[in-house]
Amino acid sequence: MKQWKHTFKLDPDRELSDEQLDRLCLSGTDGILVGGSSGVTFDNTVDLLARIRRYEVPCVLEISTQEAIVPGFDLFFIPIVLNTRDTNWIVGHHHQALREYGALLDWKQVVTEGYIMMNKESTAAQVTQADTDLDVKDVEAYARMADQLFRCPIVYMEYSGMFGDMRLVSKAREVIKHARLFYGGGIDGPDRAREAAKAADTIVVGNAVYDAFEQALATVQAVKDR
Ligand code: 1GP
Repeated sequence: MKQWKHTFKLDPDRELSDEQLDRLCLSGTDGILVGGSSGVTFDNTVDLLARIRRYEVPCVLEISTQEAIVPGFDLFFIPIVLNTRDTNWIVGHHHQALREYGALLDWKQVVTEGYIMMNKESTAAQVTQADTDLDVKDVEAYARMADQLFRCPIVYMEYSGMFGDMRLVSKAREVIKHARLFYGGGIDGPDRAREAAKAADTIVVGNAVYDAFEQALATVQAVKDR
């Protein structure tokens, strides 16, 4: 994860053919992230994990709901939404999950992500009631909060569904000392992949996998060639 430049985020609630999954897993991406903002269940997560496990590519579960915590992934990413108005997304859901699974967890596999929701139209921002009206100082403050105060290994700038402001993303990276800066949102092909990879450490390609498959696949090489 510390070296990842590129990852695909696959949604257990959306369809992919075996051939498409084969090409994604063999694409040279650094890892597959499994997660989604709605419709994620234990069953569809297990199904997708079993299909990805035929390949050697690292496979990570981004936990968004307690019902879909499935063992067997290489790592578990736990989001903390820094700009939410609802503390459930900072500690509430985490508290409930740890009541159930706290004693069973292998903490070496757990990675905390400090999320900054940037697109108010996205399902993720709406579900988490995020305050997305942020200027550059707000973004820098959240980036420092995730990196220095909470010591999250990942700071995640989430524009899900739209291509973001790369100037803001670069500003966040400038203040981060330890964490890896993940960027996700609107990367629909190699050009935007290259642009985002200049601003962030790791780029996440989600929707394009389902909406523009060949273009999504081409983002891997675009990032690796840099
Ligand atoms: C979503 O950040 C990811 O959580 C990727 O965003 O779906 O817009 O590519 P897109």
